[in-house]
Amino acid sequence: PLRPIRRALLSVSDKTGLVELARELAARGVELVSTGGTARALREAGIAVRDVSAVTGAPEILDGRVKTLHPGVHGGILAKRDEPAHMSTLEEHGLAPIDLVVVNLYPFEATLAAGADFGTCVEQIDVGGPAMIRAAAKNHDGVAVVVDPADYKELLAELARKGGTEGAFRRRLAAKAFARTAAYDAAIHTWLAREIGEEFPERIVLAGERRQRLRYGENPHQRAAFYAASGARPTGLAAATQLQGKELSYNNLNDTDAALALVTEFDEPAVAIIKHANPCGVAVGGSIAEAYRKALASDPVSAFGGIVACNRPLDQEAATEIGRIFTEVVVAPGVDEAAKAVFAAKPNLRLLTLDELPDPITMGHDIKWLMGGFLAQDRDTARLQPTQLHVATRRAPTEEELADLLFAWKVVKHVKSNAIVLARGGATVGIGMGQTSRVDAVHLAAHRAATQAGSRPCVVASDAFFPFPDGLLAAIEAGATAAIQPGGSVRDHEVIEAADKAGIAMVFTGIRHFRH
Ligand code: 93A
Repeated sequence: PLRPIRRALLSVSDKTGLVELARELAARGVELVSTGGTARALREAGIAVRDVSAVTGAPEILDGRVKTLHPGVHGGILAKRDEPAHMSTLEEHGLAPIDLVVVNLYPFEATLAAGADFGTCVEQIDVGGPAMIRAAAKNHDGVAVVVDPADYKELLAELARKGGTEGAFRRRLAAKAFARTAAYDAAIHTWLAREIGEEFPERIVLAGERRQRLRYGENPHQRAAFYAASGARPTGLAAATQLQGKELSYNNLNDTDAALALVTEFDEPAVAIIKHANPCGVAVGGSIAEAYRKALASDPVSAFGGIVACNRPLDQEAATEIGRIFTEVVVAPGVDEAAKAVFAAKPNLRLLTLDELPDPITMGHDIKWLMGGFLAQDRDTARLQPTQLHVATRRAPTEEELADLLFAWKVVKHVKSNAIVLARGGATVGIGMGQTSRVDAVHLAAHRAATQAGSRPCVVASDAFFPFPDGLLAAIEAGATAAIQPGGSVRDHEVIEAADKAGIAMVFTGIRHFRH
């Protein structure tokens, strides 16, 4: 039913839009009731407001820990409007119904993200706010609840149009309200679980805020949306700004994320070109433009319509190089004015900038949904220290080979298994990905390398050990003079023997980089 608003309780930490909302409500004859800081803000703006303590007859106590936790508030919110017994109970106790609850919570998440100490975080756990939100949301048949300043406008529009709130509108607000209290508690839980050293707690609650409705998912018949992780400081794509181009699609976001993760591996200027979440060309260079040229040469056919990530701001030269072929998305930590002007001539290209590259180390769990559940694991943030390398062959890699081996190892970590990377001069020359056999992955990489002049000699990286010599032999055939792989196969000796026989150098990392 349409319900008029006669009395509203406003209690907000984020005072954005508060005065405007209150003024409109007051103009509609709504009686305003508020907690300390909110009431002060309203009075300063010249808006008449009653203190909650005047309504409850109880003062705010315990430094504000108890301000609204009182039957005078909760009775007014929870009474069923169409239940005469409830309404007469209110009257009996001298209580008045509250028709609108506008609450946003103590900024627990922001306090945590700002690096506050334990005690400060504890104080920012709101108790009275969620209680009112949940009470109002439960009794949405009679009460409207607003938890987000972004919704004030819609509330006022509803009032202007209808003179009250409609049931469907209140139900929508209630659903949002429970999402807010659930996310709030999830953030508290995640923090506390981590504080007590439980990285994989008995229960895990995921919370996210919709950033974008997507036109569709991986395929046009799948519906989809992009969510930013709640609670954490926005990072990665959740912190990206789109400067131009069409709306990002599901696949764009997924590929761009993979591209960004890859370029964070490198200290020197690096470019990754991604297709279907796999790199088809990666390179480092003296500049982004140079790295891009090298990356593109790795597989110019696949790169068409690809996603390009860079780990340095884009300048005019880089933008010009990237603009030579059709590219879906370009992402970089900054774009200068000259580069923007170059891209402006390509209105379909989606250009994204970040204030800073994401730091995968800080990014918490990697989660994968199964039918009926999900897997949670640490992200693969393992970084190889050159001192960890074990030379397994008679010949050790030359300096040049070693540089390429370390480069290829960083890339192979971001290629779907079974993964093989052939590299030369700080650039991939052939990538084999997603094969069910490691030898096939080598053949695929070798096939790609064979299409370019100057791909030999090269080095090979394998994301997991070679179970037999055949994969390594195929790589040697493709021009590999050095190999990097985890080692650890029961047949390592056979693989080492094959390497020695061919005179190549092979190093073991002791780290595996499966990625599925
Ligand atoms: O400390 S509380 O958990 N206890 C309460 O009774 C209570 N009532 C409202 N926090 C409480 N609030 C919160 O105070 C609201 O959720 C809101 O975030 C904040 C508004 O306080 P003020 O009006 O003093 O700025």
